[in-house]
Amino acid sequence: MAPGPLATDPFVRRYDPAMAEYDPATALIVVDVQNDFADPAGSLAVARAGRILPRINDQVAVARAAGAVVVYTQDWHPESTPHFAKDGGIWPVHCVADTWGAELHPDLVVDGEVIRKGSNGEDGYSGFTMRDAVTGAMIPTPLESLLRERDVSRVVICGLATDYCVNATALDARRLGFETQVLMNAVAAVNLQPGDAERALTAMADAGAELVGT
Ligand code: VGL
Ligand code: ZN
Repeated sequence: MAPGPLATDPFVRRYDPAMAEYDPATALIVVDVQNDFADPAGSLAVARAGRILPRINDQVAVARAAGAVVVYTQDWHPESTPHFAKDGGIWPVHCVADTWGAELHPDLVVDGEVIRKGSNGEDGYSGFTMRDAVTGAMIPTPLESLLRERDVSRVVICGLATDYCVNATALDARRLGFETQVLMNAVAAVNLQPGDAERALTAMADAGAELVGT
């Protein structure tokens, strides 16, 4: 079907069925929209990341206007970590602290708090928890306390990547008792193994997260 006039009207976006509803008890969590994932020149570039960026910015604007909390996470690694293939892990080197690849993408509207996962060399995918590289213990990031301080009971999640950090953040949000929505038109997957994205969607839905826009 050819796009009708509605499709080109910028105000129609407001009625996008995949647009979440926001209020002050809701937090929009924008996961890892960083150069290494979101820029085609990034070391772990996610296909379609460029397509979801404007949708994420739309969500940020609507969330802000409704008085919701907006937070951004950043994958933040030391130069050597068991996360990287060169050190025994599975990933190319990416999001090394204080490098271009770790910076939030320049096209992302940043209007809220930024949480760096692993500022002290910890690893992990979730915005809520990370693993101490030495002891292996799971330790919290500041995200949960930030949300509790602001009386947030519901989180809306978008960003990168569906099958890793979005998935881990959504599962932790459910475990911590937050009502959780994941925006299907504002996430994209790495798909290191075929089927990773589908498995992540099933895991999130099984944990009680609502997949908005499916
Ligand atoms: C991520 C792979 C490695 C993510 C982070 O942000 O989803 N994926 N590190
Ligand atoms: Zn990483």
